[in-house]
Amino acid sequence: MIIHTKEPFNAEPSLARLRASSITAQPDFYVRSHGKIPQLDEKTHRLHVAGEVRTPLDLSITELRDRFTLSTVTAVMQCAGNRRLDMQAVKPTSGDPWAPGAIGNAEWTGVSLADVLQAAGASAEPGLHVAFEACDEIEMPDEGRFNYGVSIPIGKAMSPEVLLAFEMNGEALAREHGYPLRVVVPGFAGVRSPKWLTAIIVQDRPSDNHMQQRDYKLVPAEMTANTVNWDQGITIYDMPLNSAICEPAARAEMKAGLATLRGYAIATAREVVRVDVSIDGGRNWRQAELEHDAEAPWSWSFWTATVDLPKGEHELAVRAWDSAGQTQPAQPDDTWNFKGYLSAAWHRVHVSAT
Ligand SMILES: Nc1nc2c(c(=O)[nH]1)N[C@H]1C(S)=C(S)[C@@H](COP(=O)(O)O)O[C@H]1N2
Ligand SMILES: [Mo]
Repeated sequence: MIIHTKEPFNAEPSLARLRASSITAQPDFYVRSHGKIPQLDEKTHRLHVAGEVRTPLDLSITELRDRFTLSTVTAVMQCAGNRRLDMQAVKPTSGDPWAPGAIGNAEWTGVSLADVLQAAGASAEPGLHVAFEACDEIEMPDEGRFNYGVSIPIGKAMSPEVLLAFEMNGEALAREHGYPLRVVVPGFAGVRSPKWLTAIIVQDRPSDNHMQQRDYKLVPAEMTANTVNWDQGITIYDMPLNSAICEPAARAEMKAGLATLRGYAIATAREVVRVDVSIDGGRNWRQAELEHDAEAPWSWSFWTATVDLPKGEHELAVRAWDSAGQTQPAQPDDTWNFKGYLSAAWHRVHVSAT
């Protein structure tokens, strides 16, 4: 793993490793944590469900497993800061310089959040939010200490793909991925999928936690850390269309002639329908071959393209298209923001061929 920070622990895999398998093994799965990774025990861990519910619940992990139907969903988890590195090349931003590896795809097993909300007799009125509380402690200069918390709108919370998960790829969740219980909200930014979950609260407004109110929002380009008005930020829920070249690696020295490019593409609300690659920085394009498992709508698409590389320096580029005919912005300048979120411009990789 490429380690960005040790405390809190933040790391991502190499892109070749990431592209080696459509299901990302736990040891290769990026870790994004804001505080110390808690030491928890599934035998004593409890989950509380409260707020606008008829019957508040207090459940052990065994009770969750026994009372509800198990379900498995293959889904991508992706950080809102994935690919921030490219945005930082435009102008500095806050946050770690994530390459395109702050993403992974796993088979998550758990129980459906909707089933648990239903068992608690939760109201499903539009306008409600489902807030999550976790037990890791975060410390921030202006905020002091607090526990991690976020929320999602009730409509998404009631969708069948949203899980309270205890397994990843058929194994118990590793500590760093949320053992013994985490939320998995397919399609949404990773921040909305709390690890080390302790409570679920149905309420009439979004979470008032720092993570929800003063972070993970897409703010206008003119705002800085000093002038930011968080109320004008767009809360990041659904992730944008994105793609990346995983092979060859940046600055690779290659042999002239036929070369294979490999990468991933991801869309959430819509489908990835086409991926184009270029070997001249985007002046000319050709289509890549797409692999997508039709049974796994929340999974990513892998793509492969064979190109003929002349001798010299080349700027490889990739862009994906979705089913509404939308594509990615050409330059990271187009969406630059001081937090470096949602970096989704054409991914460019410079290589030389001899
Ligand atoms: N409790 C808790 N949950 C959390 C976080 C955290 O710091 N604490 N980080 C979030 C963020 S920003 C991301 S991108 C994902 C990362 O999940 P992973 O580390 O399992 O890849 O977890 C989310 N859930
Ligand atoms: Mo994240």
